[in-house]
Amino acid sequence: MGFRILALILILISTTFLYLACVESRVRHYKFDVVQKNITRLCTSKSIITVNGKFPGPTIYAREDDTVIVRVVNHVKDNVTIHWHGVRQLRTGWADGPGYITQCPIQTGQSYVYKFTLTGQRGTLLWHSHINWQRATVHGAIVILPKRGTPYPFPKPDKEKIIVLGEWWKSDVEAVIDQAMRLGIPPNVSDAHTIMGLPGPVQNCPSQGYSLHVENGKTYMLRIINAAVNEDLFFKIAGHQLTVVEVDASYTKPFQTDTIFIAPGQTTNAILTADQGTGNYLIAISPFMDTIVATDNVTATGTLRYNGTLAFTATDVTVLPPRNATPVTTKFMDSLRSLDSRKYPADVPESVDHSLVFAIGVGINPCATCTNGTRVVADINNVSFVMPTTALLQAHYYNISGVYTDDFPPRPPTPFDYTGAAQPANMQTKNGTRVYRLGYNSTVQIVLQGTSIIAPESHPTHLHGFNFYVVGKGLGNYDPVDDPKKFNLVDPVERNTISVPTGGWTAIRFRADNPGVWFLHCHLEVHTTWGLKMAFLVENGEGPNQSIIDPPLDLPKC
Ligand SMILES: *[C@@H]1O[C@H](CO)[C@@H](O)[C@H](O)[C@H]1NC(C)=O
Ligand SMILES: *[C@@H]1O[C@H](CO)[C@@H](O)[C@H](O)[C@H]1NC(C)=O
Ligand SMILES: *[C@@H]1O[C@H](CO)[C@@H](O)[C@H](O)[C@H]1NC(C)=O
Ligand SMILES: *[C@@H]1O[C@H](CO)[C@@H](O)[C@H](O)[C@H]1NC(C)=O
Ligand SMILES: *[C@@H]1O[C@H](CO)[C@@H](O)[C@H](O)[C@H]1NC(C)=O
Ligand SMILES: *[C@@H]1O[C@H](CO)[C@@H](O)[C@H](O)[C@H]1NC(C)=O
Ligand SMILES: *[C@@H]1O[C@H](CO)[C@@H](O)[C@H](O)[C@H]1NC(C)=O
Ligand SMILES: *[C@@H]1O[C@H](CO)[C@@H](O)[C@H](O)[C@H]1NC(C)=O
Ligand SMILES: *[C@@H]1O[C@H](CO)[C@@H](O)[C@H](O)[C@H]1NC(C)=O
Ligand SMILES: *[C@@H]1O[C@H](CO)[C@@H](O)[C@H](O)[C@H]1NC(C)=O
Ligand SMILES: *[C@@H]1O[C@H](CO)[C@@H](O)[C@H](O)[C@H]1NC(C)=O
Ligand SMILES: [Cu+2]
Repeated sequence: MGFRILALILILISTTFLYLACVESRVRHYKFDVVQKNITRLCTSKSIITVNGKFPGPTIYAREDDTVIVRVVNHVKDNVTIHWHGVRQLRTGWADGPGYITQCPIQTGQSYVYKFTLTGQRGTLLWHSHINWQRATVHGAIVILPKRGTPYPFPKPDKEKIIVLGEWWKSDVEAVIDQAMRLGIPPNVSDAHTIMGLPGPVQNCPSQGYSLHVENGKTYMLRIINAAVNEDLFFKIAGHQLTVVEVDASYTKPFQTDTIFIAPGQTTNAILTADQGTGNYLIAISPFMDTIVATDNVTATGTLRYNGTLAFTATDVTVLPPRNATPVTTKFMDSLRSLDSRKYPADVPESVDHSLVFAIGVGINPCATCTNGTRVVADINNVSFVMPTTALLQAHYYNISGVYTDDFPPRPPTPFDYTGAAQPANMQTKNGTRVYRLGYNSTVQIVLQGTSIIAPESHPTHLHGFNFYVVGKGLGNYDPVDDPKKFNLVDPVERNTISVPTGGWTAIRFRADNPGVWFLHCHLEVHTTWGLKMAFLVENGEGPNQSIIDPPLDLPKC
């Protein structure tokens, strides 16, 4: 009798534990060893910085509301930081990762434990180094599954595949940007694009490309990530349609397309139905650029291979849109809408406390030691952001003065015809380490207005700490009277990185409900380096739940 009761109690306890294990959020531990690794691409061996010797790096798997703990150990000569791109980091800015914005770098031989919770987030994101150009090789996927027992808001795919896109230089990437900065000219474009780290066969180097094995009749959710350094990309699979269901870890209304347009820092989940029976089909990526700026034009290729098909490599790259296919990008961006279901509503701020206009683009400053006596720079509202030597978040938290000023201009100081054909007589910018201060829970609208200085260009703008709603966009100069009438405040797409149309503008809205210091920058690394960046300082609200947590004890020092 006693034995039976004991057994019953044991069963009860163990089922309770099982139940809790299934329902409760979990803690996921990872170890990132940052190490040099020799790898061969384009038929040449090169030593690159990697996480755990992998390129692309390891995938972080978790579920919505899980806590992720990543211990990063720096075994290389360079300074390291890791950014969890698109993770909200509610009150945990110390774990966001941009060097000298939220933390000092992890120096050689040091380690730092990133700890954050994936509150209310599910989908595909990416992690990447956030110092210098290190993210060229230090990046990987973050897969956040829905809470256990919560289905996707679309038919469950049979399988899921991660597809990380990147760029490869034969030279050391830091040497590429250092040379450009020394000479004041644009950096060399990359030598190849990569799909899961592989360029596929290119001229004079018949190397193997990425292979996606499928079975006829099955469905696959592709978690596509653009981890490239400087290039917007087209992604295409010959002979197949894709159904987009999510971008930047936010569900969208599903739509079909034969081409994905994806900017650096963006992610897209798309369903592929393997409905062609048999054969090999080309998977290809190529750059988008609808202005005079140089790009790496080498198409990376892989193969979609139905099982039971003899292996051969598909090579017909004619299926890709041309480099300047603006209409393809416009159609893709116009098709994106928030799912806006009862479970996943679009919570668009209806009123705006801070109405900001950010003119974003490049400029030219004098530079006696540069090739041309000038240096190409980039700016927001005429401020080229200069990196501090103390992290902004530390300066804010510890009240250290002299690191930044909080007078970032809310609109261009001198309005001009931003997208006009005529170049302004004075293309110079000023230096500054300025932040824009926001009260806790205030609402913000930013009109990102591209400029045509030197050449108009599409800037994929990324905001840390928040998702935003893309309420409007247009070509030419933003009209503050007429354009807001056309805003979509019902089901605009929600994301963390948005491509501003070349020679146009995009309006975004968000609620500043996350205290801390949050970076906003162009995700073309060349433009970030040149100064197209700034930060928001969001004040604490009332009480501990609306305040930034205390810094972890192992926070790196400068
Ligand atoms: C990489 O290769 C170089 C020479 O090509 C060699 O000196 C070095 O030890 C290798 N490094 C690693 C980490 O294998
Ligand atoms: C950049 O390209 C130029 C011209 O091809 C070449 O001379 C130079 O060495 C390259 N720079 C780097 C850092 O690879
Ligand atoms: C890439 O293609 C564009 C347009 O076709 C061309 O202007 C540019 O020179 C090419 N870039 C390189 C590096 O070949
Ligand atoms: C395709 O894959 C399935 C599952 O792995 C296997 O059962 C089947 O035999 C394969 N078909 C061919 C033709 O290889
Ligand atoms: C040199 O500067 C002039 C004037 O600013 C500009 O027109 C030209 O394109 C520059 N050349 C290079 C190679 O940057
Ligand atoms: C602006 O800052 C850069 C460093 O980011 C520096 O090289 C340059 O000399 C500064 N220019 C002025 C005018 O202070
Ligand atoms: C910074 O200043 C604020 C307001 O003056 C104060 O509440 C806070 O305690 C100070 N923080 C530190 C770490 O000194
Ligand atoms: C930007 O700042 C520079 C340096 O102060 C100034 O010469 C220039 O007129 C400003 N341009 C604009 C558009 O505000
Ligand atoms: C933020 O403001 C909104 C709208 O006024 C309100 O509904 C919400 O409760 C506020 N959130 C916090 C945490 O204060
Ligand atoms: C703060 O948040 C925690 C967890 O969500 C909650 O249990 C607690 O009641 C909140 N405290 C206050 C003062 O709102
Ligand atoms: C690494 O970071 C520290 C702290 O900011 C800095 O003093 C040092 O110069 C950096 N090292 C390199 C190689 O950039
Ligand atoms: Cu840019």
